[in-house]
Amino acid sequence: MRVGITCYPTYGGSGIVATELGLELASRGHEVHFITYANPIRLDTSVAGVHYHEVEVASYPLFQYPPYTLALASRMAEVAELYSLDVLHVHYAIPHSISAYLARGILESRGVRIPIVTTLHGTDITLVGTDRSYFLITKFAIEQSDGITAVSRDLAYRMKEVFDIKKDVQVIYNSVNLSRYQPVPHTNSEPMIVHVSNFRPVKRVLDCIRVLAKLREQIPARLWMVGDGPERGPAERLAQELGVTAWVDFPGKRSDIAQLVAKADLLLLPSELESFGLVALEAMASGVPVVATNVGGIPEVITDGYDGYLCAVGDVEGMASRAAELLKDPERHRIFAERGRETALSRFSAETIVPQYERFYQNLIEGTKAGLE
Ligand code: GMT
Repeated sequence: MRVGITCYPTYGGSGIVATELGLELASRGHEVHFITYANPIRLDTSVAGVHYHEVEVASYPLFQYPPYTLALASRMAEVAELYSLDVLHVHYAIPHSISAYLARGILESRGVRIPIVTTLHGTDITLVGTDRSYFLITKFAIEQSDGITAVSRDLAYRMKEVFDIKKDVQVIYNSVNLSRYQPVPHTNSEPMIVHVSNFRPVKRVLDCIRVLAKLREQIPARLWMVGDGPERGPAERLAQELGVTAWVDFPGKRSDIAQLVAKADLLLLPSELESFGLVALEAMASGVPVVATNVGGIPEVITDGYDGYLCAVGDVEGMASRAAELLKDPERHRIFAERGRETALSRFSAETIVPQYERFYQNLIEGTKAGLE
């Protein structure tokens, strides 16, 4: 198949998922064309079968806001026609699904018909989509897609609820790169906890600091707060107020996340809402147990008390005591670490997930062809 992929190329889980999917599809002999404004961070364009097409957004004095959505639509149509794409797969509804919808219209006007697939990742529905300025366009974008996938059952349910959409949504979980995310033998002189996020309010990063402060009443733990975003300043101030600054590092945005996560003893994910929690899965694949909140799609990834722990949102006491249980008991830690890796291997490997996308594309392509006959 010849697949066009559009995603946010810089930071964020949706771009990582799209990039890994493209690379896996190429390794299975498909031709993959990334159409984005920058080279996705994890994309190696020297890989056979992978192509990258930059979207240039011309700027004119009249444009207070350069219309990326339109430039993207135009480039999608151009690439689809030039390389005879079979399917266009966009990750994150806004604005990518709208660009794909326009590209499909342009192609139709030129006698070419290809299906478009939208994969919903989470905040495109729960935050952006529910914002009044984007509600109607998000609903329209989803309804106009030929195929819709969601990264968890919870997200599929929310999408139907919020937008009152009757169309089928296929749940296809995210996969993890099991060779990049591997357990690494390590010993930390003090237990090391890691949190990785974009420091948006939905991540509740302040709870990480509160959990560390509670935990340090029992054990000499340290915390790495990896990433950056609007809640970083408040988190630094809270660390000072709670007297834990000496034990919290803020290394900022890092490209060596896999290495950092693998060196930790525990990952903390106290989010308000999380459609999937890719970073939790990456930690599990690395043999690092996770303490997270019992929200969104997280319980579809982590089984509470089996390969990680789930607590209520804002339950700082609970998260600290679960973290302590794992960090004070090496045997329990080992068992959870092994089970986490096993969960990643058995349910979220590329071998399990990518064929689900292949089948999904194939059915849509055949349906589109049949519709033309
Ligand atoms: O909010 C983020 O963390 C960024 C966002 C994204 O699109 O990169 O993450 C969402 O998609 C990820 C990949 O599918 C999921 O693992 C995250 O759970 C989801 N974030 C939220 O739902 C808050």
